[in-house]
Amino acid sequence: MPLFDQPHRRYNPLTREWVLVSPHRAKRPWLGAQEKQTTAQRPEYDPSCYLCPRNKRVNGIQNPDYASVHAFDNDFMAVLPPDQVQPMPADAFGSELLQAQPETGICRVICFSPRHDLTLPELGIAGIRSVVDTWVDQCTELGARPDISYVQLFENKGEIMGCSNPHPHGQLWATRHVPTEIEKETNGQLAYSAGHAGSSLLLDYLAVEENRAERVLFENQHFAVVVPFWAVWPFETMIVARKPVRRITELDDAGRTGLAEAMQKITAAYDRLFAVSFPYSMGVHQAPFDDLAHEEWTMHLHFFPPLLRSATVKKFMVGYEMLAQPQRDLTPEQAASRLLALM
Ligand code: H2U
Ligand code: ZN
Repeated sequence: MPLFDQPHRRYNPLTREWVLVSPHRAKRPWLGAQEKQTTAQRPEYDPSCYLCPRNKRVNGIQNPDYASVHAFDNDFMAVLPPDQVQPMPADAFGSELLQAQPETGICRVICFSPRHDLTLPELGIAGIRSVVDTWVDQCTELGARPDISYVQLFENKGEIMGCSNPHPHGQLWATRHVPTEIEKETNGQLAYSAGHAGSSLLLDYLAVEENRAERVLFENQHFAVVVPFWAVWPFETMIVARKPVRRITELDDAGRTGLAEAMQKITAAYDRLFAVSFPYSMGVHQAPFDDLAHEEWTMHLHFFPPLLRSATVKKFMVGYEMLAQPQRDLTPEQAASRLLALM
């Protein structure tokens, strides 16, 4: 059996976790669930959509007649501002095994466009650039606040991902504490930098990938799109800065356009893969907005799409994945070659 056709596990140096790869299983028959596919044409404006311009939201607030990107405070925030949250004594639950802390911050919804019927790739590079500009503005504002140490930008796309509304939109959740995934990636990058004279894990990783060209899907001067060697989801990708950029707020004019172009390329290729508006969870990972320099950090985006072999068959992260470790059948190289043909 060729080396990579046999079961093996791969290491993710960012999170310091392993993924099990079982290439020989890819051909097994599928008699399981098929997702419903929604192909209904959407109108440019939907009077019943709570994100369309001029419409009323659930709580009665009216959206402005916005013409480009529009951000507003989420009406159902997962965290609340500090002045609405009471302090909590460290031993509130009477045991060191029952730890809790108050969490504070703010959640916002970001409408990517006034057009109800468009998705990110359909906004084109200029439209996505406006989204990137809003992301930068939001992070500049919120990152400067002393009560916020991290700003998570993300998009949940598609019913299959639990997205409640097809109107193109993302969210941001900004919190006092650094969330778990960011803490893991900070530690992974710190450990690598410490062992490699201060080098960046992801810049070094890109250099390795660029030499092999097997998993690199697209590059411009500022960003590269790559199927990570350690990818977990069938068609998972990353967009990685090719220069030292710790936070999205450091991107200059050309860098922001470079990011928009990379986002347009990969999302458009995704849509071509199964001839369906491709569902995913995606988001920006960047250095915390705390008081540290975070030289170890390189900003990047993750795309985690659930689809496996068609518009209606998704990968389930259950059983062994929930109890032991993530596992994949299709190899990252097979996924990369299929996506590469569609770029
Ligand atoms: P999804 O991206 O998961 O579909 O969520 C949309 C967000 O929009 C969700 O967080 C918010 C929900 O709280 N929302 C409002 O802020 N106002 C509304 O009137 C409806 C939904
Ligand atoms: Zn709408």
